[in-house]
Amino acid sequence: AEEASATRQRSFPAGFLWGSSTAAFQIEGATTEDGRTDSIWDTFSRTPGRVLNGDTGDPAVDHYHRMPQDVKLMSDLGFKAYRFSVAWPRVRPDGGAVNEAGLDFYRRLVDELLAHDITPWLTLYHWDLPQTLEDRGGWAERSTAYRFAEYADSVHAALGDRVEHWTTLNEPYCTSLLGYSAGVHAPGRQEPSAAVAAVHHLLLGHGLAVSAIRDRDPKAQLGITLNLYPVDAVNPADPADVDAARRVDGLQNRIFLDPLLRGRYPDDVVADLAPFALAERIHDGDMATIAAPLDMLGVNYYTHFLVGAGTASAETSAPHTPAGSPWVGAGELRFADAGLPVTDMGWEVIPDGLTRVLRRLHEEYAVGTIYVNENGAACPDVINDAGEIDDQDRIEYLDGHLRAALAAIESGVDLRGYFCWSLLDNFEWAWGYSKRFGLVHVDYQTQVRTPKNSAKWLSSVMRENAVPLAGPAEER
Ligand code: GBH
Repeated sequence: AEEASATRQRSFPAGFLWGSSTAAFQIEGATTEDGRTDSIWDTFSRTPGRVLNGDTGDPAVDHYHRMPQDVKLMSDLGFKAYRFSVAWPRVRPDGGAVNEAGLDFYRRLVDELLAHDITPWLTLYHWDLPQTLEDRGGWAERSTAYRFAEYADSVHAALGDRVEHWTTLNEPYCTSLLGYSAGVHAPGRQEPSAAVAAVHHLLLGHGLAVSAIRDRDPKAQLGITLNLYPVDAVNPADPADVDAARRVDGLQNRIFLDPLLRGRYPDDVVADLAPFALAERIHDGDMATIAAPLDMLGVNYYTHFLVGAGTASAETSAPHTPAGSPWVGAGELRFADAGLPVTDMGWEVIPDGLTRVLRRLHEEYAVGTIYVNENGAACPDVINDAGEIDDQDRIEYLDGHLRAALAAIESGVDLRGYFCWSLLDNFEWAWGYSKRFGLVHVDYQTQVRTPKNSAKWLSSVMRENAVPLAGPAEER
């Protein structure tokens, strides 16, 4: 492996885009300011037992008030792009009329980014549905897709002159299957049929939003972000295991990829979901709306799944919540470990899986432009003798995944950029503030930001546009 890494290409293509990622609810705080109303994550996190330690989105990392300093930090670290999300309940608090005061925050953010030569990379929906819309049925209702397109249109009306790159949804898998079936994400419902309806309505909302923005602005670069996993059978020689892997791949990857890129749901998934009425949700014209051509695909990659037939278990279980299963209609599943090192989330570290996911998009789906929109690791703080936060495990994680990205590029994948999750430690959903994904440490008592050693390491990678000659393990 050492020889291979020393001889392999270590430079990224010229113009490769380097960024960091965040999401509104995870960093902003200020949940009642300037006309914002509750999102489903405000409600969920205030419900006892849903989020570890009762943590909520207040004050998060107070980014709403510290935005200029945070942009300066990005600039000092050498980031060329910033992937953030807009909070729907700031912009259309009731799903209805536009709230200019809420939009103003994003106008200021975009101005600040452009003033620092940082490309804004805007996500419209990173899970914070206005509670008022959930009260009317949420994503299980078809009308929510139309409300989303209206919201997208109003954000584009305000920012379209300065923002070129638009992502509709972040990880519709999480919204639908974790939110409405497993119940470990907001709104915390455990209703498999509602989750399946949510899958279709999210995809429809995506397609309607794409069409609304295209109408306004033919130059907009449009995409969606999916969390994709390689899924393997525990025993590839056992047909029952192979079929279990097929079902998980169907719900995690293909139920989104196929409609978006081929204009239809996979037949096997439709069959598995017959008891949950997937086919019945589809109206005439929906699939063409969903499959509107995209300019880029965003990939979030963290780990893999190894699945066999057997006793049901979720891929991870949220703290405290009696979790349902996200795997609607998939029967009995057993998630296994490959015996690899794990991050603080318990997720196995398998950089080669990123190469596999990217190659699959290229080969099976003929996807053109791809960006890694999230990749990163939760690590506990380790303070070294010099008093630095010496997160060597995160450095190794990033190094391995960047080499995996290079391998995909060398094999012909049109990967144009990499956004690290995350710029700052933040609210890690059901895990609250207990898991730290930041390149930059946040002291939650004082809100002081301190770049970890991984941030310094990534700065130098970005400056060189190349990974180091030797990986971190060899250097030590
Ligand atoms: C991404 O999701 C998200 O886009 C980002 O917001 C998040 O902070 C980041 O990953 C790190 O998790 O333990 O039962 O509550 C990646 C997909 C989302 C799948 C969280 C696992 C945990 C389920 N993951 N989910 S549970």
